Amino acid sequence: MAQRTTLQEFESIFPKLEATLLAHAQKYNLPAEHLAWYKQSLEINAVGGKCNRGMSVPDSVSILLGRALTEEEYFKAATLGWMTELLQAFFLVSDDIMDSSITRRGKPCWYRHEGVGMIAINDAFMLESAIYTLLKEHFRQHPSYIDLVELFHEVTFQTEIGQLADLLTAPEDKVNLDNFSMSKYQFIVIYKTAYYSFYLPVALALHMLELGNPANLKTAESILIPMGEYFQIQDDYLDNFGLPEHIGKIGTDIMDNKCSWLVNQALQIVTPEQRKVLEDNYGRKNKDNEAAVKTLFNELKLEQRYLDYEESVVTDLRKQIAAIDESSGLKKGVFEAFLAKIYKRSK
Ligand code: GPP
Ligand code: MG
Ligand code: MG
Ligand code: MG
Repeated sequence: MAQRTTLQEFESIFPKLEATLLAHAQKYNLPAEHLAWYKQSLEINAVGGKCNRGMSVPDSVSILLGRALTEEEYFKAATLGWMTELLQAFFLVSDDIMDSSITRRGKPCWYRHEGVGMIAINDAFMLESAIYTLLKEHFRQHPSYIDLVELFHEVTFQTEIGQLADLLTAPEDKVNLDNFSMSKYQFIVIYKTAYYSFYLPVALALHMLELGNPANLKTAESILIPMGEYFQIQDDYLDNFGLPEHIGKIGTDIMDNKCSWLVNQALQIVTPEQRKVLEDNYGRKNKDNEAAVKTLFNELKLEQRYLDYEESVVTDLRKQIAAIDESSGLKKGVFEAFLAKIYKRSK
């Protein structure tokens, strides 16, 4: 089995892509001080994460080929990987404004940097544009170029409808617990997270190798979407039970009135008195109200409930992976590698 890529190896590709992006902006005579702003936004927002999504592209390509990649193949696959990181950067810069978040990756959110503020909205758009600049530069001649372009467009739209549902299910001014349900939850997380975080990197790897036929894409989707749902449930769990120093962000789901996995689980098991505690404290922008909800989550033993869920979902995913037919070019290892990266994650 070929070696998995390292963060260091993956990050070593970025300067070359950044140079392409800056050269592209320079063609439009973007003044030097504005170019420096774009450079800063790229470096702060696209670099510095775990790069799980991005690194999954070269890893998947290597597993699909069953060997280590040549330098040229690695560069191509890592370039597609960096596009998923640019898409993620575009989403996170925007999401942090919408969620009124404080920190990201252990530093202030981009919109909270000195002198940035709402310019962050335009920076987010430019992070998205960077994807298509790189695609054109490096994949214009690839037989699957239009599939790659359409894949990014479709996954972006899927994420946007998920984000829309996330926001509309969490109105700031009126808390109504009847609004939440596990079926609404599933819609939100499948669209806002699973497609771009799980399906996208593997679909990119399949297209790079011209294995992106409808049957392979469908099989990949049928496993990666439930896996992505599990990943967002972890994110919701960590929002409350994770350590901010460790996860690099401060949880906001309770104060933001989010239709999170934890509140949905709580609603299934609360007594009428406990439900009253939720009614009176959930979704309020106040530390004391938030603390009351956190205490209730502990009383309801939601941490243990999450750990039980995790074991059962991982058992199911492993069964589904074991049943994959590899004759069409798909490889179980692609999915096993992805699952291994997230199982029992604590950040
Ligand atoms: C994660 O939700 C979802 C996204 C980052 C997608 C945002 C989509 C847009 C179209 C902007 P989250 O708010 O739980 O993430 P986090 O906990 O990292 O803030
Ligand atoms: Mg958020
Ligand atoms: Mg959000
Ligand atoms: Mg979250």
